[in-house]
Amino acid sequence: MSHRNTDHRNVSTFLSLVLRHRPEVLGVRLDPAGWVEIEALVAAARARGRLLTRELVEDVVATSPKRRFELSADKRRIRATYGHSVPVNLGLTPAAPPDTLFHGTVRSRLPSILQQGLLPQARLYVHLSEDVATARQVGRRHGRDVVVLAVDAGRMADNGWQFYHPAPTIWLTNHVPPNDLQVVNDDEQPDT
Ligand code: HQG
Repeated sequence: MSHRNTDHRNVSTFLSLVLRHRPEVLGVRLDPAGWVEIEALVAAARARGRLLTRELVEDVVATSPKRRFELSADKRRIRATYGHSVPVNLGLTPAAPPDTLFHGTVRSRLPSILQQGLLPQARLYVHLSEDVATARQVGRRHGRDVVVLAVDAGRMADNGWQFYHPAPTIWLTNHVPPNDLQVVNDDEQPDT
């Protein structure tokens, strides 16, 4: 991997930490909708010895494959598009989901999930994917024994549950009841 890609990945990971979970590591404050001034972010990072520039931040926003971040219309502010654990109100507009969405997790969590449904855990929302392959990748972040669940999003929507679509591959909802979940790959071998 080139230096440029490594730099971008490090900056992206760092921005995710600050903008989703721990703005206090930079001593910055997110506004109620999750925004922070890029200038303040860059200055705070540099004051702590991190060689961040506005150009690098803008480049990471523009090239993020999952569109993890967005800029305000005037390009002065940045926020994470999803994934937050800090309480922000993103002001998302509900969107009609596809009939089926997917969620990748690890087998050890299955008994609890099948009993309680999918819960947001530390984040503000449950995160869902549009296809099995993406869900498997998400599950792999938690371990090797990945299980993919199909979510009957169409039925949930019919029952009044709201969905949000803040980034191209990401769907959010507050909770998925056990009855709207089905294991799709329980008989497959785990990835090696
Ligand atoms: C599990 C990445 C037990 C859930 C991805 C998951 C995603 C339960 C874990 C985004 C449960 C939470 C978020 C229950 C849910 N009992 N376990 N009742 N309900 N869980 O990391 O969805 O690359 O907070 O299955 O693409 O894995 O960072 O959520 O395993 O969109 O941009 O609790 O992060 O995006 O884990 O991932 P996480 P997630 P980025």
